[in-house]
Amino acid sequence: MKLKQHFFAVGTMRTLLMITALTFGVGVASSASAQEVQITGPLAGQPAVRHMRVFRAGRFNVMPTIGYTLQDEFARALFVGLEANYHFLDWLGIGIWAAYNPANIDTDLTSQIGATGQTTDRNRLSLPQAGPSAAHPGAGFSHQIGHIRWGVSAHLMFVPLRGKLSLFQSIFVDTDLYIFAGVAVWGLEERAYTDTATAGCGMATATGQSTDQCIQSQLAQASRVAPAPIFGVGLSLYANSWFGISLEWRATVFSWNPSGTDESGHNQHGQAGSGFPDGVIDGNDSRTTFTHMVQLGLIFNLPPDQAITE
Ligand SMILES: [Ca+2]
Repeated sequence: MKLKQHFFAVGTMRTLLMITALTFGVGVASSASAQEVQITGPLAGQPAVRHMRVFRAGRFNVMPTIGYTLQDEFARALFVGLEANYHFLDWLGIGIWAAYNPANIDTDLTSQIGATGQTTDRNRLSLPQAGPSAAHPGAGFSHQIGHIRWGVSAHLMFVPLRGKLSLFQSIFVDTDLYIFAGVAVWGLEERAYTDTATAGCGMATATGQSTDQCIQSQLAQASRVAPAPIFGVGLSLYANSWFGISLEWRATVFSWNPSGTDESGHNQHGQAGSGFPDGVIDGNDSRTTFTHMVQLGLIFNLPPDQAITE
């Protein structure tokens, strides 16, 4: 009996000691870890990344570019260009871009209008001749549509994300994601000013065709410069300290007459750009379009050597 009591007492003591030790130990551990994070932890006061390769801060990048507009109604633009950026910080820079479109690339819609379009007395000014004819092989709808011939822009660039991409966990490339916004001027070519009377588009010839004069008005183009906002987003992939590629999407919004047709005139209040076709092709026939493009660039960073953070 006495023995049993002794064992009971020892067991109780052990249990109490364990509970005390656990409580005390956990208490000590939790207060210590909280202090380590705040004051003495290994990451306290350290930079987010060590030995980071600096691709942008204090450097220029020069990029030959090639771009292609998307979802155009009547003609696509193929932009061959050059872009240059300078970065004050790794995440902030300024830049300029200039590009020229050497090609007139008709969309399928333009080809279809050329093949199946009908010219009547009602639309003779808008479509003097649909496609090439024996008398006028060099005329047709594809000659009256508008083209973006060149563009120049200045932008502010932000680089909110950077890091590494891995391909099948075997190829790693340094990368960054950038967004930019700025102002552009576009060199536009549109059907030149004309009207039904001066173009002689009021009546057909004896064979039911448009007059030579009317068809000449289809071929006359005028150039002008349109200012517009420009913005976009891109991804840079760096092969080494001085070379990489960029994949970019950029967009702009401006008003023009891409079809070269008589779309509208003044309404009954004299407001331009509304109302019915007025027998005149001019700025009132312009409408606002969203033009966007994809662009591939070759990145050359200067100076070629890059800084590496501590
Ligand atoms: Ca008009």
